[in-house]
Amino acid sequence: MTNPLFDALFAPLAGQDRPLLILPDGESVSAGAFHGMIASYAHALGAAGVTAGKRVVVQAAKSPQMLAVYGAAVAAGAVFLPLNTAYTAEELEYFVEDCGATLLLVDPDRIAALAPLAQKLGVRLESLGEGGSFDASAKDMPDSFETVARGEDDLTALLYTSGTTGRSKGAMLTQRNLLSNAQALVDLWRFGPDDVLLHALPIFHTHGLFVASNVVFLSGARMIFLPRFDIEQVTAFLPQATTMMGVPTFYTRLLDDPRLDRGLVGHMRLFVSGSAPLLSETHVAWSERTGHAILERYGMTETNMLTSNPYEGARRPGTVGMPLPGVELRIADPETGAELPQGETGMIEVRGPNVFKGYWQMPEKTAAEFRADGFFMTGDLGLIDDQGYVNIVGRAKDLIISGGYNVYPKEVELVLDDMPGVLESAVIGLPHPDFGEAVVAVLVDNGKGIDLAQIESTLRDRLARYKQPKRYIILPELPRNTMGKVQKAALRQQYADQFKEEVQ
Ligand code: MCA
Ligand code: AMP
Repeated sequence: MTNPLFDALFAPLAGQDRPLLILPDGESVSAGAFHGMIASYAHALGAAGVTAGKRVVVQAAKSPQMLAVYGAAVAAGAVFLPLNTAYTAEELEYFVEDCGATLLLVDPDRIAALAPLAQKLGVRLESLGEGGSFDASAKDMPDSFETVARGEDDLTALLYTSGTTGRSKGAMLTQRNLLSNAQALVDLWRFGPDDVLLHALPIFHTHGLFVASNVVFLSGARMIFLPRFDIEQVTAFLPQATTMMGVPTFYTRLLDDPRLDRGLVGHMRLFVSGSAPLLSETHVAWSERTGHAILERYGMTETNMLTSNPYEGARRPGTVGMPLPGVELRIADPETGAELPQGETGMIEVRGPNVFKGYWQMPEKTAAEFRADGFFMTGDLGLIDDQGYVNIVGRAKDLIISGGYNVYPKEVELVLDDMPGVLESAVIGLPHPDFGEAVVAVLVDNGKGIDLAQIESTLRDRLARYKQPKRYIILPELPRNTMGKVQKAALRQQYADQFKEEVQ
């Protein structure tokens, strides 16, 4: 049966003895074995009631098993929904309920805690990984599977992204979205069977799952598959790798390590950075230390990758390069949508086979973010310079990017505003040497006294760790403009230096 994404990414792995995933303990998983894992998990999905179009939510540690479940979902025509392992049970509940999941896969040690939630929502709960019930079910299954027929327009994944208002929205990604983007990147970044990608990103987001992994599958390359970014493991494995993809924090952490030198990266041909702005000074320092110009690219969950600096030609610090082949990009007046002349700053808008189908069960929100001619409004502000490179100069959306993770201030403010003693709050991002930006909360006391220890303890249960403020500032009132709008820019300006000194 035809299933274009499966046929391109996973079918060619069948029967190949070559290593596909090199694990930190020296073991590896061959391409053929991985293909077999996908097949047996695809059968196990069927046994768990997951038929075409049903949603499988996975919140589990990064492992070959988790990656194989992604392949299995594609094979079975199901919709894969990976979640950040940092999400609390409260956050998880929202996603499972909103998408109407059939199956929830979690780490074995979380089964007991999540059983009541699964029962309440009527979702089947299984454990994935060493000793997991889902693995046990897959073990008895055949290692070949007849893929379920899918078209390019069929839904493959739902990735939730927060918004400036309200709850998270599920971005519906189709086979075409993922395949067209992987093909463009393999070509542009010259991936091939000789490549060894150092993979230290999480696999619950676009960057680690679709950009890094799909490119490896499609090109016949292999990857060194690390559970997370651990500086010891990364420096140990760099000499065996040819490429690495990372968020800017990977590069600043490596630059802080005295072991980083030309020798360590002697085997590398390409370093890619994305998900957050790479400071020009990081780009320059990296070039001086290693002789490599980091290739910065830009993308979004809703659109996959949009632009890239060139493989050959100048990789310009502080820019995200040119639109990928097949991607139309324009700079438009944020109010009217009229295209602006080259050099002027406006909303970055995009159209192409990479752009998602819409938000899950939110037609109004989808309609609000597309222009009538099909261009998607990214919420990023930018310009195209005289050399044709896209420069991102700001964001029209109130968003903080911390170590490559997005934090929407509104979500944190809603929790803070509910706390006893808090009249109101403003959550801002301040420059941070490790995470790029850090979440900082400004609170106003309602006269009953603010208990920070209690706030911190409540937030631990309600919000993922990376969304929790790294600092609290208490003020008698928030600065507002004449329209009554909180002036976050003024707060950022006022506290940036003080915070910088504190975190140095
Ligand atoms: C961990 N912590 C964080 C973050 N990560 N706090 C803020 N921001 C973060 N990103 C918390 C930990 O819970 C811990 O809390 C403390 O900070 C220190 O943790 P540490 O051990 O230093 O963290 P780590 O485990 O080394 O993780 C840092 C990391 C990681 C390697 C930068 O966050 C990471 O892998 N980020 C990549 C994110 C990513 O893949 N983004 C792609 C999104 P405490 O000790 O206080 O308990 S896809 C996307 O954006 C688009 C499509 C695109 O263009 O790619
Ligand atoms: P996400 O919602 O996690 O997909 O995050 C997408 C957002 O990350 C984009 O809208 C940008 O604001 C930001 N982003 C991604 N790559 C870059 C980059 N290279 N430079 C600046 N911002 C980036």
